[in-house]
Amino acid sequence: MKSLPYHTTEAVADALAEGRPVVALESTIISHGMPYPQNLETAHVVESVVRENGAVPATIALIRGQIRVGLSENDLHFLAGSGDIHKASRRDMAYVLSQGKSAATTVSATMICAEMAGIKVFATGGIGGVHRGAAQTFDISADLQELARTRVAVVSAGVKSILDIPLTLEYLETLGVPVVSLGTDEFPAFYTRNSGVRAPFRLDTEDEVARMIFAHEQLHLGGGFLIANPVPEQWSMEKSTIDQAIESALAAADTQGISGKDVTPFLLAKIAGITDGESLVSNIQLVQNNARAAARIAGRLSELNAVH
Ligand code: PSU
Ligand code: MN
Repeated sequence: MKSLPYHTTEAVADALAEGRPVVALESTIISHGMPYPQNLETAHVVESVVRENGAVPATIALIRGQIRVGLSENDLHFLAGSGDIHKASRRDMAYVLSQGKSAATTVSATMICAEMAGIKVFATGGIGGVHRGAAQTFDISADLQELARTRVAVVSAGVKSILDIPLTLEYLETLGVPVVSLGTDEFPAFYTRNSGVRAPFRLDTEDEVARMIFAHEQLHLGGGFLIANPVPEQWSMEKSTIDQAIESALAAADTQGISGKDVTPFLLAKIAGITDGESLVSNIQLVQNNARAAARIAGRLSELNAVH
């Protein structure tokens, strides 16, 4: 079998070879989750936050038919500014690679590439989930199935209430995915710390999370792991503000007949517009907060792997 078109930067390859902590980062948030230039600034800042917390960042994307684990400055600019980048989940990868195209990777595709590279921890903003009204639309993000099958721990700020949070948790329970909230009893709702829904498990430190991931690996259960890290208090939005914005955004998506993979980017942009950028600020801050937690978890995990 011919080898895959695959490229890793030296910094990432060296860290992995030496068992040093690496944190995977996704690129859909850059190309489809935030406007330019905040998307590019955030991509840079998030990489720095990972470094400041002792790990090597590996932002992942598909560039001109090649899987890239660790991106160059050029790659980041291209993803942030060119406007014509595909959004790739598991089902899109073979198309994009075989056609020599470029795509930002969602949580599902990023997990696949991270596992391929041997990266165990991944920081994102929010994962996809079961959409409200999924009983009619069947709109359930491929991210959830990916968490069931791919061995990567994902740090997210919970899921947005554009989704059905209780159904998302039910789905993850069915799939056997461990879900842990960090430092809170609730499963956070992305823009807000509270969702009114209890998380299956609460752990209070990154060290405890790393130990649980390590136990999950020792059990050879396969599949991923979800860490829900609430947005810091000062960046958490007012519940009524965000709820209203979400309701209007959902109504607009319905009127305009938005479907499939366009739904999430459409809603994110709409919510940022309605809240006059407040949701974007909160989004940028929570991604950094997740990068910090992920780097610390990855650090503890590599220590545990070194001594066992
Ligand atoms: N949530 C965000 N920003 C994002 C996404 C989700 O706040 O950029 C992206 C992630 O890449 C996630 C994807 O994996 O949207 C889910 O898309 P869908 O709902 O189409 O499965
Ligand atoms: Mn969908």
